[in-house]
Amino acid sequence: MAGRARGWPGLAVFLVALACLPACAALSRPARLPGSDLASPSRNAPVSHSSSLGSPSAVHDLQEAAYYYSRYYALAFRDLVGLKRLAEVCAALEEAGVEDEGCREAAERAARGQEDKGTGGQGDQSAREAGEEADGLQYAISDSTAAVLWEAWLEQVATVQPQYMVGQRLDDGWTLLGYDVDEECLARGEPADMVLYWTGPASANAGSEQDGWYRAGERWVQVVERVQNLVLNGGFELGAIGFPRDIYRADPATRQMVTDLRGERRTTVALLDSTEVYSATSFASLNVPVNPEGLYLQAGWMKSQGGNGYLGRGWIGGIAADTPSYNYVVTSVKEEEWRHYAGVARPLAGATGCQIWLINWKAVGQVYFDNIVWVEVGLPGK
Ligand SMILES: [Ca+2]
Repeated sequence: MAGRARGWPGLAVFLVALACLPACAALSRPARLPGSDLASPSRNAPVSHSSSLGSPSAVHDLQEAAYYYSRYYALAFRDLVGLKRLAEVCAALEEAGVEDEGCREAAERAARGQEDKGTGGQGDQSAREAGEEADGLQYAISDSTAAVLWEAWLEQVATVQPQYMVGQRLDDGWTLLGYDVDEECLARGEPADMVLYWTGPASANAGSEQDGWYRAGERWVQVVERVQNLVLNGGFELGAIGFPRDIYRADPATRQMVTDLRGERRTTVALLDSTEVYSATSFASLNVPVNPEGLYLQAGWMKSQGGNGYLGRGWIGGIAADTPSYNYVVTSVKEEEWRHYAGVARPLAGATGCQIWLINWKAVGQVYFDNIVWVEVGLPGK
């Protein structure tokens, strides 16, 4: 592990400090790092990095980054993108030959976390009381703090339960187990980091680390940084902006924005009120262009009061006439409690865009929707 952490290309690691902020997170990560006002090379420009990494100002900036990420990691242990960045910043400092206090503390914390998991929470204390060296990840991290952090990260992503479960198998044998993201952030239209958890065919390779794919235990883990919700106003806090259409042309009174309690959050949600006269109602989004080779994740919250809810998309473009030009994440939702639904979709052959569809189909009753998300994620094995 140490060799790998040290072997990371310096430029990529250095850019972490420039590019990673301020992606939205449940607990705010440091809003701005000193690195961000360094001369900021474009991601595409070939930049010689070896001279700048060792410069006093660059090292100072990386140390500040390590300090803030380390403090942040202490608060937000579950933020796995934050932990990954901390490992990367610490790797860059090691490359520059700098021993950093923040990295050391974080590595100790990570090592303790791993031991606690292995010993039912007793590892730290009992090892110290016995005056023994702990097994596994070591306290004595003179070797490489970045390697300890990286190992802790791999260990966590290999076993953690995804925040949102999916369990959807694609045609080519890959299964999306679930994902982590700050959904409120996406719903507000702010970029957010996403971690997706996959399993695949035994010998298959999901992708390269440069493209955000990591092998962790039995899983493949996909890190997609600064994902943007491609649906405008998916949280409905701006009213029906972004969802101007109704595929059934029902009375506008069937389409409402109301305030509701979802979890502990009082929030604006979309309501489709189907009636005896207008038994099919919908919100259809503005057209969203799609990458024909892409893979998209769609999600949303729904609940029903006598309604019959659908969440899906209608594809736009040259789609074969004998193929239905729409499909769904979920159909016929009648659950009375708010529930999260998510799934991935590949564009139909010929599709160049889509509309996100929220439907209350042939019912007399209400269906509620919130936090509609449509993001592009990379296909595994491509
Ligand atoms: Ca909302």
